[in-house]
Amino acid sequence: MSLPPGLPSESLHVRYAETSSGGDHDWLPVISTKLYTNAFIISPGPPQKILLGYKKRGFGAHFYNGFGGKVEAGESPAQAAARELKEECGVEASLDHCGTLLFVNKGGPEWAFQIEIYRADGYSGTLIETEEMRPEWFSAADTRFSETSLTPEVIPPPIPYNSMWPDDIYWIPLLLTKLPFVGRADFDTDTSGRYEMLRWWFGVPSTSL
Ligand code: 8OG
Repeated sequence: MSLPPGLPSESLHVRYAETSSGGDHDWLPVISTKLYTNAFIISPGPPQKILLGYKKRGFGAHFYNGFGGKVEAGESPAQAAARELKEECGVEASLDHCGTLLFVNKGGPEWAFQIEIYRADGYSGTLIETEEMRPEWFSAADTRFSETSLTPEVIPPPIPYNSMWPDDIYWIPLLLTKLPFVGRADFDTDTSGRYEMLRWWFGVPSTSL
């Protein structure tokens, strides 16, 4: 199974999900990449919960996302992930690398986003709302059968995939189950400025199955 172009291929990957149409679009050209990070805190529960931030401004504003941003010169992605987590929601965590994603925007910048994804099973410090992000917990477990006596403080709302980047629904479940993953999604914007995925591919290493 071949990976889409542009992704680092350290181990053999198995396809997990890809464009349902079979891909009418060629992969967009990737001239160069810029490194970004994205970090997620998972509370093991039960019920398992995931911390997301409502992005108040800038690129991806009004989406819920993990905490992250650009890797600065002289920083490793792990250092950048820890710095961005602290800057955007005030906490520290022992972050494990769990995925690499490549995003390419049609008609966008000439470079592609290479995003290193991290997760942690807990954090230290006090969560704060910042100028950029408002942190909120979501249920990662299927709560449809949960007891009605449990309050929203115990079982928060489900992961708001409709208010997230459209690719997240494919790899957040892998993040939650600790399956390492790689993936790529090429985007275009529709007439109302909404991001739509033209082509995508997500996979896990064959050794992890
Ligand atoms: O510094 P700034 O907040 O603008 O960085 C952009 C953040 O958005 C960074 O954490 C990477 C992240 N990001 C994308 N595309 C996607 C995507 O498709 N899904 C998710 N979850 N995050 C993305 O740039």
